Amino acid sequence: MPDRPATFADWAHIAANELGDKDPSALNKDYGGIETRPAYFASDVPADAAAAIPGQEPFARGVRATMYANRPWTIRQYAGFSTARESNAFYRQALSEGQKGLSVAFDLATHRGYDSDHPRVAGDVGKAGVAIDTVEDMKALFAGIPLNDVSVSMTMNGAVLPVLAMFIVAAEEQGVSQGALTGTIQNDILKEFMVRNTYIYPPEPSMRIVGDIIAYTAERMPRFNSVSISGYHMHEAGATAVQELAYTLADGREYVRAAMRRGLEIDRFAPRLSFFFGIGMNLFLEAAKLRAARMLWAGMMSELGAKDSRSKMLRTHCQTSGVSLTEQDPYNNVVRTTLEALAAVLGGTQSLHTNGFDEAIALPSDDAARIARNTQLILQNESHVTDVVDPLGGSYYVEALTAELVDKAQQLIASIEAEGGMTAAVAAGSPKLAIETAATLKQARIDRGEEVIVGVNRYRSDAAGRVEPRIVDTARVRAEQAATLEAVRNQRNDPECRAMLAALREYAAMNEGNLLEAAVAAARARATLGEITAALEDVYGRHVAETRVVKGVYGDAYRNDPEYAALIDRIERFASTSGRAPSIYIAKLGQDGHDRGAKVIASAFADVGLTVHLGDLFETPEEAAAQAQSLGVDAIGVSSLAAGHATLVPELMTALTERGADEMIVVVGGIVPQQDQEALQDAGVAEIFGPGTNVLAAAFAVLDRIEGRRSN
Ligand code: SCD
Repeated sequence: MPDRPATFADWAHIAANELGDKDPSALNKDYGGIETRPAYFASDVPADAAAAIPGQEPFARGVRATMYANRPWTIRQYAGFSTARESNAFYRQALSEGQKGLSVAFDLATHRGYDSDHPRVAGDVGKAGVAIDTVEDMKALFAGIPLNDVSVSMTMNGAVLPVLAMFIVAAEEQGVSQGALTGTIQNDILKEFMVRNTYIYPPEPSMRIVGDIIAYTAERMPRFNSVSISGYHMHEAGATAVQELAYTLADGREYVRAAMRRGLEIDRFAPRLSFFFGIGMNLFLEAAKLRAARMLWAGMMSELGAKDSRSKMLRTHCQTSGVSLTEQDPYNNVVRTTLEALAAVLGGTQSLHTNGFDEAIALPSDDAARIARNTQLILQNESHVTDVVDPLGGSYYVEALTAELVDKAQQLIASIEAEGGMTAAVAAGSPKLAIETAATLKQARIDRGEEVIVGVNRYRSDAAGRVEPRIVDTARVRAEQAATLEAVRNQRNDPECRAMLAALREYAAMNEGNLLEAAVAAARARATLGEITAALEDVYGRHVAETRVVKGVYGDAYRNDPEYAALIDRIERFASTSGRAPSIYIAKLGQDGHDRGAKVIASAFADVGLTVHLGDLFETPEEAAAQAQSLGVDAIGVSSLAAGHATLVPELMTALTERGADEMIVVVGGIVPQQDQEALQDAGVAEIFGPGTNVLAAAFAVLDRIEGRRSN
């Protein structure tokens, strides 16, 4: 034994016995631009890591000196479905069973600023979250829940003004002043343009809204977190850890600059900026990611002139990864979620959501929600992980990984700065494209079996259990919401309501006043969510995103693959006999903006030689049918991730029939519970591709259908 710290070379010497002629570098891994070696040593740890103290800048070891030893993280489960009344019952039950904070999931109609009775949202009401149209709904949502005591997070970005305004008015009418409210509003619009797609207005006025909310809360709601700067959705869209870190922090910097530009002093508002990250299955990488995020933020905020240490603390919520969950063998998801939760905790999160094991299938059932919550309770009460602060501190590997993540993220942040900052980069579309490229590459690796997913591309089991997910009856929820809306419209003082909406419009048009202040006044006068949104839309318009398909990435991963070559061959033969390549229109219907699946499929199908048309987001079934017919495609592929398919796909089939285009093949991909599959097949859907479908297999199946139809 040498009397000095061991080195990689010492290890390589010993490992050679086990490696034979293999070079140790054959065991290296690539985590999206971060290359790891199979062993780490003291010399890999940066010199400053040994001096790091929890609770001290730059907070690598946590924002608190005592962390969970003094107070565990907040168990904050993201939930909401159907009507406010039903969601309220769910929340009260959850709080009585050990949950600590609330986190409201709104339905897609609410996200996009439409009242439940709007014709564009027929398939979305109450599905992926709770429907909120008026203050009355908001009051019902929190009935019997003391808002001066329970902190409430609201995931709202596009329709942030009416939702936050209605929350403030609901609390006020519950007897709680806005100054006493604790919680968080997501209010992170930049990532919406990049990945999540629940924007309403174009980027510039959207940034004004973020700024108005930061200003309003800094002045009147000192305990409320004004933005939850979110990497989660990038993670879920397929971003690498470096991308998630860099783009999220660059977004954060953009919000700080926007607030400073309007004259706010940095230390007045920065302590109430918070963060949100996604936590996937790479346990140490994900824990290191949170450590790196804190270091990066502390550095960035110092550069921006922050003096107060609280301004430099990156406090974060985390959520386990939805896309890591599988429809196949769904009970495996409990294990996945537990590991991801552990990574978040070892990384020092302040607040955590653990997914239900059935979320790759539908909204979590009561059983799945209980097990998800209990996963955190078991970590807090049984595993002893809370006893010691930052137990990974000093780990050669984790410290080296943390430093590497900081370094690589800083490089990417610098390149965003060179593009003119995140607003400019988002407008140019470069982060979105980089994430889509990473996602396509990952899908190719999974399809090729290079990344193993147990129960999906390896170790499949016929004995895998079935689950009974929660199904929401949209038609019923819509009818109930419409009745409440009508009652509110009938009972309110209409001239007063109209005056408040006019004032809001005026503030927007003249670029003066605070839009949240005007929205609160409108909400008090019982203006609906749709009306408040429309008032601003009159001035700002509604943003329409450009859709683009990544080319070449999927195909590159398959170079020399015989199955891939066979598919290309078949498509070429089709093209030479038919005079053109087979064609498909990829559609997203309703307000579901989750477009990762659609984009990945579009890229891969284009690479194999199909002619792919990627439709705009948010089409109605009629619009999609008209588009597909005018393009003369062979097939329509509908990507559905937010449960709208049950209403929207049958409507699409009817629209096709009415247009005399019912020879067009319709396939559906995404999250379609077993219960819905039969109905879709009865309506004429040719194929349904669930999560975990091999994309090549899907392409073969679509081609079979197109050829079958042609030969009939
Ligand atoms: C904490 N405290 C301590 C302590 N630790 N005091 C003494 N010793 C310790 N060790 C104090 C804090 O200072 C604080 O008080 C209070 O305890 C609460 O702690 P916290 O750490 O601030 O925790 P919390 O209130 O839970 O806030 C956590 C965040 C907040 C800051 C991260 O922004 C948050 O809750 N975010 C959740 C966001 C969310 O749920 N998003 C869902 C997104 P003071 O406040 O007095 O200082 C879902 C989503 O988008 C899903 C996907 C999709 O829809 O697309």
